[in-house]
Amino acid sequence: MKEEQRSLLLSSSSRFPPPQGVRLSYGTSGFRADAAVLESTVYRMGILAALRSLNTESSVIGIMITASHNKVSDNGVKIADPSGGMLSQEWEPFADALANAPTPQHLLQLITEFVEKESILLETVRPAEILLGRDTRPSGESLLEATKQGISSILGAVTIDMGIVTTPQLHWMAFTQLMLLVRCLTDLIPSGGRKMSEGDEKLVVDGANGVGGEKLELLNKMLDGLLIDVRNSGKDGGILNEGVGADYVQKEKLVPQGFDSQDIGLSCSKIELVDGDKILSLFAIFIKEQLSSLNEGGENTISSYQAHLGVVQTAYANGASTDYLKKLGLEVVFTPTGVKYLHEKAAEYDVGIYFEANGHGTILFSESFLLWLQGRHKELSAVSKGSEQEKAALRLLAVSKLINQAVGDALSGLLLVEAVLRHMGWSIHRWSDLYQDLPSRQIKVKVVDRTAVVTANAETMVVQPPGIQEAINAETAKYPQGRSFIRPSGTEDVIRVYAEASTQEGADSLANSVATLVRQFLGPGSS
Ligand code: 16G
Repeated sequence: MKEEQRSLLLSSSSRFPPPQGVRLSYGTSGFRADAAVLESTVYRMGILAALRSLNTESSVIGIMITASHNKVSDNGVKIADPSGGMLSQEWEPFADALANAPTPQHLLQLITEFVEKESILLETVRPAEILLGRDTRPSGESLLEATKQGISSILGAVTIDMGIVTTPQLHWMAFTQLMLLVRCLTDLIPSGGRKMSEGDEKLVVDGANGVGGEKLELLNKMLDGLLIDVRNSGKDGGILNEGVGADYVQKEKLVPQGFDSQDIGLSCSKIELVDGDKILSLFAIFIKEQLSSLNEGGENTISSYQAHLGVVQTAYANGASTDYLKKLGLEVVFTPTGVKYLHEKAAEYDVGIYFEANGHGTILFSESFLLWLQGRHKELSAVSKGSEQEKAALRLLAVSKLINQAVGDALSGLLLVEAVLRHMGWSIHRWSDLYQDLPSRQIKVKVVDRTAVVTANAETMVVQPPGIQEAINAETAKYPQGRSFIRPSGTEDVIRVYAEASTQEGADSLANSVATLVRQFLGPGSS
């Protein structure tokens, strides 16, 4: 390493000392903590991103300053690889070590060793390039500045500041392209009277007082036949994720602020949640239908490709959804919580659909399948243009472009849901009635040390501390259709408890008993 580079790193890092007595760890999707302790971390992730760029032939790396669904006083940093997916898991230990290096000298030593080990060329002709974005959190501005300082402490590195964006947008979004694709899917709706009912053209969206609402207002102006009414857009002083947002609605089962009884149906006393599992089911039905249309009556060689379709869920998937998907004849597999695990698994299929119950998810198409599909479409449009088969090929191609294959993206997911509902001629109620969720309950328990819980089998069983799994099994067995599991959160300092049973009372009581077990086995926390 050149002396100029060494002294630049030493001098700039001395301006961002790490917080005392805090151990930072790279969690489910990057670092997340109280914004007050994050300056040195984002500064150091700026350095890491620049090195990652150099390590990938100066490809563009994305950094997003956000703590997603966490409370407004938290913040965090996520890194996007050139593929658009998350930072390669192989780099996570380096990220951890960098964030926790106690002094500038330690930091420099870590970087020097890593650069050598990975053979990263610091003095290349093409500089590192980083796209930088943030959400609307007030702490974002100064953390963005600190990140920039980190990036520019690698000589020559260039920052492109995107300002306020949504995370997936950082890598993907081109609204006009999305609009064209929605129109393409709408044009391909089967004829024959599948009509939408009145009222289905209006979509009320909770912007969670965050960055998405603003972007949706933009979309609204470009969409035909769908009226988007954005609530909690953040303009009227509401606080990010406080009493609003997907996480609040899904975990607390409460209506977000700013919604009245008209929005959720006058007769509803409790909310009917159409969650990630239902989105997964809707997409799976649609994709399966298109794949079978494609294969109908195709006798020539190129059409004989049997696409391998798989769906990926986590332990949080409602048991009723898994049963439903299996009854449809689909291959269902499970991974631990966290997009990175589901994404990796889904990429093993020709078409892999993954969704967490909380709504994170997308559809992945393998390159070889897409190549075949393009060829098949060409073939079909020559011999049977306008046939159901040709349309099925076109629909699949449109879906592969509309859905964000880099990472789950609520906006492109929302557009695909709308397009598929129109295709089916389904109202939201018809969709919601695909199956009835089993009642469930989630609780979080503060403990002294959440890392004391170690899980296996996609988080469905606990291997540490010994004995707790047997105790959970004994509780669960008391409830008809009972299922329960615990896992340490990757984004908060808590143990999460999940329970489901045939009745809401049963699910609540099972969750409470398991939470009690957690306290007994792990000792009380601060609250
Ligand atoms: C993050 C993850 C999400 C996961 C959640 C679990 C990404 C983009 N997001 O939000 O996939 O469901 O964490 O949080 O990876 P928990 O570990 O606190 O339960």
